[in-house]
Amino acid sequence: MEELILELYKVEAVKFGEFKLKSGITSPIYIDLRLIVSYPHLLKLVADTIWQKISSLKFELLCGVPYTALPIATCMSLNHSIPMVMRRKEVKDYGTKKSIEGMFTPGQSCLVVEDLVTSGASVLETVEPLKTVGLDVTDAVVVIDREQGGRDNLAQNGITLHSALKLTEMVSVLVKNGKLSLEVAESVSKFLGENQTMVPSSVPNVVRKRISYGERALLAQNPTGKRLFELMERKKTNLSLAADVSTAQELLSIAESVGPEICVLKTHVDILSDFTPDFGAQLRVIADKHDFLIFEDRKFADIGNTVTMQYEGGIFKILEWADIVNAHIIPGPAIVDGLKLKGLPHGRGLLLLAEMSSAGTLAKGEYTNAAVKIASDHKDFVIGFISINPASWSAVGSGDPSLIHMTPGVQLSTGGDLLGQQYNTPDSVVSERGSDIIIVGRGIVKAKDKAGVAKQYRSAGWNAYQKSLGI
Ligand code: 5BU
Repeated sequence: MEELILELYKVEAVKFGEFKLKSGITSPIYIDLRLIVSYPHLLKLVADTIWQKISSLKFELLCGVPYTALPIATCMSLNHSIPMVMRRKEVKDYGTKKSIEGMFTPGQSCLVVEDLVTSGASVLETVEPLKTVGLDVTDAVVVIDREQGGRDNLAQNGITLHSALKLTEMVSVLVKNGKLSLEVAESVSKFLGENQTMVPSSVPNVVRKRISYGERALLAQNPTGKRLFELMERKKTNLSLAADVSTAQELLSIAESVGPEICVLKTHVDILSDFTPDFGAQLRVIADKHDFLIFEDRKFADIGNTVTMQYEGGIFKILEWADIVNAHIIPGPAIVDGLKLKGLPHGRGLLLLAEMSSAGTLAKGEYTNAAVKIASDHKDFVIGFISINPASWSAVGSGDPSLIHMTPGVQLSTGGDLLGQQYNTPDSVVSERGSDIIIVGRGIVKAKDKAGVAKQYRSAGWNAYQKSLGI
């Protein structure tokens, strides 16, 4: 390590003096590792030193942060026969439009390699597109950690930072070897103390790029989640109808007329006054005819054992006819295990209530983060979330493209009802708030021409989706 520090100093990859940074701040130290490509022995030494720091980790791919770390990652790849992927800095708007080049399969683990970390923002800019294509990224390795907050910022975003060298270590080795005065060393340490960076945890959302429903179908692990993405892509609709009417007869008639416009029909089976045991089978026929899924908005909220009975039994026998159900996470993850026990053998999917549309909802902050964690631990059964503003979520993994977001509280103009419902527009829900599916109830159900109004919602939702893809 001492050898590496002295070599970097010798080639002036690390310099001391007064340097004006992009931000306008004057720094007593300047590091530029771009020039190590001119010294093959040094490049090799750098690659070997950082390898020692991560040799015990398990990963299948390497990805260097462009550009300085690309040759370093290449050396590691050649020395240890580990395939690389490459992140494009500029995504081409012609040809393949890929942001990640190279061969990989979703679920593979990938180590990020970087030359220098200050705030961690540039590492996150590479982590996000890797995650977007389904790679598992939990660790990054860097030649020099400037110790200005990058390690904590990355940890907050679920990335463990490994470093070959820390800036303060470098300074003390240089002092010991008579290359640097104590005075300069002190000014560096003062500078570091006064210039800690903070990366807001929303950074991944800012750099997150939407990918199409069709591509996300390939990432979804649950068969119903996969079918839903495929259906949306095929039918070109992200509209869900909340068919909140008081009789089964009326519901079936609306399903018949609005069915061609929607991807999901949402029910509250316990509000139907004329429910009969063949209701589910009748609705299924219409769902198959018009190509939509059925979502019973049951909002399970009990212990694992009880929800298995509520899901399968009683008069409603929801398990028999609903492709999707949802659950509160208030009882903890065992509610998911209970529902999964019954639902998964039928290929069913579950949505977790991460947020609600009603005024004063308690489902926010840490509660929402807990929903993200439970979902990512159960991706074989959980297909996504009921959410209101997923683009603002701070939890690690909140931008997981294999999970879907469905948002209630949607009308063509904002406002609310007298009982706490709050409405956002389709455009705001999909293109600004980062959701995938708009759930519309009274906006359609109370209209005279239900199919005609549903068409309007459908095109508003789809246009917002295309806008968010940059089309
Ligand atoms: P509306 O008529 O568009 O307000 O109906 C909204 C539907 O979505 C209705 O069935 C609610 O039960 C459902 N809903 C909701 O409004 N807000 C929520 O947070 C959740 C469900 Br979860």
